[in-house]
Amino acid sequence: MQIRSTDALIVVDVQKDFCPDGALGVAEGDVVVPVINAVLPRFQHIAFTRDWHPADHCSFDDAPGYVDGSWPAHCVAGTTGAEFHEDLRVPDAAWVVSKGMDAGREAYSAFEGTNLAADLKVRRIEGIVICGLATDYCVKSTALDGAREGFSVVVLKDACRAVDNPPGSGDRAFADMERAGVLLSSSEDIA
Ligand code: VGL
Ligand code: ZN
Repeated sequence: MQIRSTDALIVVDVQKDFCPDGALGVAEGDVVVPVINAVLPRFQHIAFTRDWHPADHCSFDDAPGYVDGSWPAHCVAGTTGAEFHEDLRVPDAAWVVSKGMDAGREAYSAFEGTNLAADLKVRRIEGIVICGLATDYCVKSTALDGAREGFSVVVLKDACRAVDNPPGSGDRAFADMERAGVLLSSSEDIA
């Protein structure tokens, strides 16, 4: 696909805590970093989202269930684990979208409780290309909300990795996104 000036790349939560050895490590989470770095130069508009929780966020649990939406403490604002992966290239012109900052509510989607939709519309963005972590939570929610907001949405499958708990939830998430009108593509298709 040919990227146009009306397209934006949205890089979801490529943070240390979602990479192997992180507090909520996703298998192969770090593998997406070079893939994303390679497509960055194609885009004039890039948003990096980050999970940016207060220390008492409602999803945190000392005995996390995962499948029930309770998680080990992760991506606490200002901590090392909340930093972007050290090899992720973050251009100066890109913008950073923090989410999940309200202690009392979960917010997987980058559109939830943020100005992302308005910021994209001010820039006359029509299409969004999404990649990052994790496929079955924040990538999926962001893609579905993006479609609901009226953007044409493409997800780069090879630039995503899933929590995959319960097993298969990563593949199911891709199917859910496709059913909602999201186009599944690959970094190799970005020209
Ligand atoms: C995420 C679980 C909890 C994500 C964030 O970025 O997909 N998953 N918080
Ligand atoms: Zn979170």
